[in-house]
Amino acid sequence: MFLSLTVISALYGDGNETDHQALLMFKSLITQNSQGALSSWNNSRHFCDWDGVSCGKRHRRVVKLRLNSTGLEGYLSPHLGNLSFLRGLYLWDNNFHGVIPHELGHLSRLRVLNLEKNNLIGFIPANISSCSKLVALHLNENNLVGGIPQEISVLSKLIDISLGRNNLTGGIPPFVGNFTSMQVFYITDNPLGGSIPDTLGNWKDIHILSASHCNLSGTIPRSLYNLSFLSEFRLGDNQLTGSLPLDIMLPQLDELILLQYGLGNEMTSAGDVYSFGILLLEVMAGKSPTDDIFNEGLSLHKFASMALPDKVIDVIDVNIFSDDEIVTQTMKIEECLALTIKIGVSCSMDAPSQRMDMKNVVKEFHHILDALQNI
Ligand SMILES: *[C@@H]1O[C@H](CO)[C@@H](O)[C@H](O)[C@H]1NC(C)=O
Ligand SMILES: *[C@@H]1O[C@H](CO)[C@@H](O)[C@H](O)[C@H]1NC(C)=O
Ligand SMILES: *[C@@H]1O[C@H](CO)[C@@H](O)[C@H](O)[C@H]1NC(C)=O
Ligand SMILES: *[C@@H]1O[C@H](CO)[C@@H](O)[C@H](O)[C@H]1NC(C)=O
Ligand SMILES: *[C@@H]1O[C@H](CO)[C@@H](O)[C@H](O)[C@H]1NC(C)=O
Ligand SMILES: *[C@@H]1O[C@H](CO)[C@@H](O)[C@H](O)[C@H]1NC(C)=O
Ligand SMILES: *[C@@H]1O[C@H](CO)[C@@H](O)[C@H](O)[C@H]1NC(C)=O
Ligand SMILES: *[C@@H]1O[C@H](CO)[C@@H](O)[C@H](O)[C@H]1NC(C)=O
Ligand SMILES: CC(=O)N[C@H]1CO[C@H](CO)[C@@H](O)[C@@H]1O
Repeated sequence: MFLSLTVISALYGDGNETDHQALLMFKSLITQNSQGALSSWNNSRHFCDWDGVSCGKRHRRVVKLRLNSTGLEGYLSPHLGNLSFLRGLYLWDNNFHGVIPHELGHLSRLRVLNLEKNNLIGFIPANISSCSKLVALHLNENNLVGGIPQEISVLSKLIDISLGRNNLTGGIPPFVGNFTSMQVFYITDNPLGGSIPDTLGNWKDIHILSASHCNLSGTIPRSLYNLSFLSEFRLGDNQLTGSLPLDIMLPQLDELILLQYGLGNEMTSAGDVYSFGILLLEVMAGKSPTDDIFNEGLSLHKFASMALPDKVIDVIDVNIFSDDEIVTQTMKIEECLALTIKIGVSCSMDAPSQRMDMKNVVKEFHHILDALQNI
């Protein structure tokens, strides 16, 4: 039976024809729907009941389109910009190609834009600066080029910018430091270039700051020393010089040790000690045990233990020692780093009986912290 659009609107009078049309246009540019993600998108149901579509309860307008990991292939329709009540667009882990339509700029209620893990090309459209409610911009793992557009500096609600693994250039624009509630800034694996703006020190709530392999040069700004809520801080594989990550690591260690592990209290079993040791090495080395460089022959534990006692600098995430100002302190600092890594290595020994016990870990840490205070 063929039902015309007018008939459908008459049948489902509470729906909005513009939204319906937009969804049909979106579907019309999908060339591969092998997992059947859109097979429910037909006239036997109201579009609010189509898989992946969520509507508002009262007004029956599309508020979310969520079709992540559904094997869809095709282009993104400019008509998506007509879903004027849309708050979340989740299309990650599909095979969308072509550009990000600038019409998305019409989505004034959009909070989350997640187009991660597709094959999108072209620029990040400057028009998304009109999505004034945008909280999260997730465009990781595409082939986007050009810069982080200056226009988005007006998006003051942004707390999560994830643009890793693209081909973005033009540096880290200083205005991102103005998003003072920023929690996640993930730009790893882009040939961005330039230096790290001082303004990033404004990020009081930052959890993840990851900018490895971004062709960054210059020094790590001192303002970053004050960031104490980092759970992931990665600047490896750049041309950064000078500066001292210990100031950054100390508050991190503080948090990890004192808060997360309730040091000296709950953490008593050899298993706990092991996890702690691995975590410590992760923080110090800026590498995870599942990192590409680790395989059967080389574990994070082995990697770190090989660096003891006098090659610890090779293990630490960031290039630390070229700032004249701190050269005189390096012997002492290097010693502290070595001691810290030694704790991590000792905690993560294969045999539980060889692992350092928690009382001694606490004691060792107090020595190290004392020594550092006196530098
Ligand atoms: C649907 O929404 C659009 C945009 O908000 C509006 O212009 C149009 O009048 C609405 N149509 C109906 C039938 O409600
Ligand atoms: C239309 O969608 C319904 C589910 O909503 C499905 O059962 C049916 O097979 C679909 N019809 C066609 C022709 O795809
Ligand atoms: C929807 O979007 C398209 C493309 O951006 C546009 O041409 C059209 O006028 C818009 N409005 C409606 C009501 O479809
Ligand atoms: C997006 O910006 C271009 C110019 O850069 C403009 O022509 C277009 O109308 C804008 N579109 C929207 C949806 O704001
Ligand atoms: C990145 O862009 C440059 C030119 O801007 C190009 O030569 C290079 O092939 C691109 N790399 C990828 C992985 O797309
Ligand atoms: C940050 O915001 C302030 C105040 O709104 C403004 O004066 C300044 O130019 C902004 N900085 C950048 C780098 O955009
Ligand atoms: C890295 O940046 C330098 C300038 O600082 C530039 O000459 C070089 O081409 C960049 N390398 C890559 C791979 O983008
Ligand atoms: C770090 O914070 C302290 C106190 O909040 C402040 O006095 C100091 O200037 C800050 N340092 C930098 C480099 O921002
Ligand atoms: C992270 C996320 O949004 N995952 C969702 C992907 O889609 C499936 C099915 O719609 C959801 O169940 C997941 O929560």
